[in-house]
Amino acid sequence: TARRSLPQLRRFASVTAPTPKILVTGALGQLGVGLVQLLRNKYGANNVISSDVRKPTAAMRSEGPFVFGDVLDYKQLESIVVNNDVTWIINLSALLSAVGEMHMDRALAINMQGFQNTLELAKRHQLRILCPSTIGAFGPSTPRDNTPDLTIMRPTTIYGITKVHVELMGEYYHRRFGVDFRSLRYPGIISADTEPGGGTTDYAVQIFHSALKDNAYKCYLGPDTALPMMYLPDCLNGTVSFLSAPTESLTQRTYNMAAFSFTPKEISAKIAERVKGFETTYEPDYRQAIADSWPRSLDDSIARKDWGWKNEYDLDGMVDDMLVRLRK
Ligand code: AKB
Repeated sequence: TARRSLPQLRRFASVTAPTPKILVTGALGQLGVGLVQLLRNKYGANNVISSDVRKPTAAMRSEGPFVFGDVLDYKQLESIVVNNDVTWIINLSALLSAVGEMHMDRALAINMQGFQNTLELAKRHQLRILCPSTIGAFGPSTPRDNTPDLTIMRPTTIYGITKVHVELMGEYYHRRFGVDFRSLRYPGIISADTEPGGGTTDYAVQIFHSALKDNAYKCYLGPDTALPMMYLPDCLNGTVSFLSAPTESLTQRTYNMAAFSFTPKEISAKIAERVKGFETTYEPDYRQAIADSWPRSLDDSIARKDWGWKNEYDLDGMVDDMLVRLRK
């Protein structure tokens, strides 16, 4: 039979698929807050359970179900899954690249054992599971420009090593046990309303806050360090679209996902065009070596072809929108 087109597959899937019941772990982080909102708009507030080891604000609590959820505690997570008839799990609990180097043991525990717990739950209770990967899963021996999906992966940070584990174990459970594992290699994510939590790309968010507050920024990466980046709304829309893509449309389980790349010098210039007198100085620290081991740009053409990934925001669009939001 002829292969169905993506819109045909999507129409078919949306008519036949039951509404999922989704558990999001690490839901109070940079991506979780917005992702939960988007999923609730699509599937209904009560069908998305937000969880974290921290307390949510009163406003978040009023928007839908929130429970304490610790990825290191298998039994506790399992009780949430069983008691609520959860069908999809999204594991956003992780220590990022910079903070991971400072707390190696915690990064290993949360990123690896925590993921392993959610993967085992997915196997035992037939859950669809999404756990992000990252450009940090690549390393210094990876081709750095237009990096393809399938290439050398020898990361040198604990974060990267644990994310290669996520990709390989997820794909293993998919092949061996039929687990519907999905992963996206996120670039640096730029967001206005939530803070990034200890990554190497965090400068790209801090620079906006400093520009508006101090009209100056001291950057911990050198001026010419190019990295792949993306605006949060694109990241979230893309993630929901990937998560709900019909299984038959996926030719692989882990995809590169990108929007644009820039250097600290380039983003500073874009901000200076809009914030008079803004200046950046440079004082590279240990994060420079991490950034130097990552790709400068990604080839995400397979994601665009398989499940229709498309970014709305280019660099200028992102800078304009960030400044509008942060000035409010
Ligand atoms: C980090 O910098 O560690 C993260 C990432 C690119 O995964 N933002």
